[in-house]
Amino acid sequence: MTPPTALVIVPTYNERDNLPVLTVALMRHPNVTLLVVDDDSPDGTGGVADALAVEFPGRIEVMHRTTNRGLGRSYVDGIRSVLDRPVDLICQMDADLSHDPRQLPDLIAATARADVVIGSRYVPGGAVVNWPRRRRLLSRFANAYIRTVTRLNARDCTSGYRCWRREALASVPLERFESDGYAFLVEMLFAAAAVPLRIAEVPITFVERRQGESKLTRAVLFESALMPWRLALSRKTAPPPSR
Ligand SMILES: Nc1nc2c(ncn2[C@@H]2O[C@H](COP(=O)(O)OP(=O)(O)OP(=O)(O)O)[C@@H](O)[C@H]2O)c(=O)[nH]1
Ligand SMILES: [Mg+2]
Repeated sequence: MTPPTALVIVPTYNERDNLPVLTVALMRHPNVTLLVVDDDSPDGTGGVADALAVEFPGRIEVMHRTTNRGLGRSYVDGIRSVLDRPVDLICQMDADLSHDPRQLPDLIAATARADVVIGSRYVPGGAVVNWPRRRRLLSRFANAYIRTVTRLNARDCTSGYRCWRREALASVPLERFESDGYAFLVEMLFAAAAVPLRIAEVPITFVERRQGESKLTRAVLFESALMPWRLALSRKTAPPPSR
């Protein structure tokens, strides 16, 4: 059987130093291509991405966004632009080296039995490195809260390391998404469960960023606190998703 082909979407905002390291590691996987979705990063990440596209011809694309900055919007635009590509899988990954490209084959392999695979910190074998206790507790609490309110089964609903079968991702109604930040990742998983898609998790070791700045703002946290309730309530009122 031929190995599946995967297109990895990486949203970037001020990741000039991290993106080249990530890219070189990803390009070691022969069946992987990359789409960088840059939000006009002030540090020039967009230009760095363009140079990488020249260095790896035919394997890297760059989408330059200039309006409506946001992680969720970047993913929606990026996913829309590649849904009809001749690839088996579409993956999501952070640029800050928190998600180890060497673990991508584990996620890819698990799509043999699932429609979406989450790289999970909170299944046996998963780990978080270099997070202060406060951040660790926040993430644990957030996941317990999300699971309780939304009744999602996944242990790590906020992980941004994911791999989707392309046709499965195409069945998720992206146009309905409203949120950004972590809440976007939860919204997407909720929509996947509603289709319903088969969701699996494989353990990853998440490493906190060493370079660049965090974008975890109060607004992102506030949105994340409300989103699970919005989703839980929408279950009662929303029509079933079209397939
Ligand atoms: N295109 C785009 N990418 C973004 C935006 N905000 C964050 N990102 C990217 O999304 C990924 C995750 O963002 P992070 O800042 O690492 O968020 P985080 O992991 O919650 O926080 P830290 O790792 O603690 O900084 C990274 O690749 C960021 O560069 C945005 O507004 N637009
Ligand atoms: Mg990060």
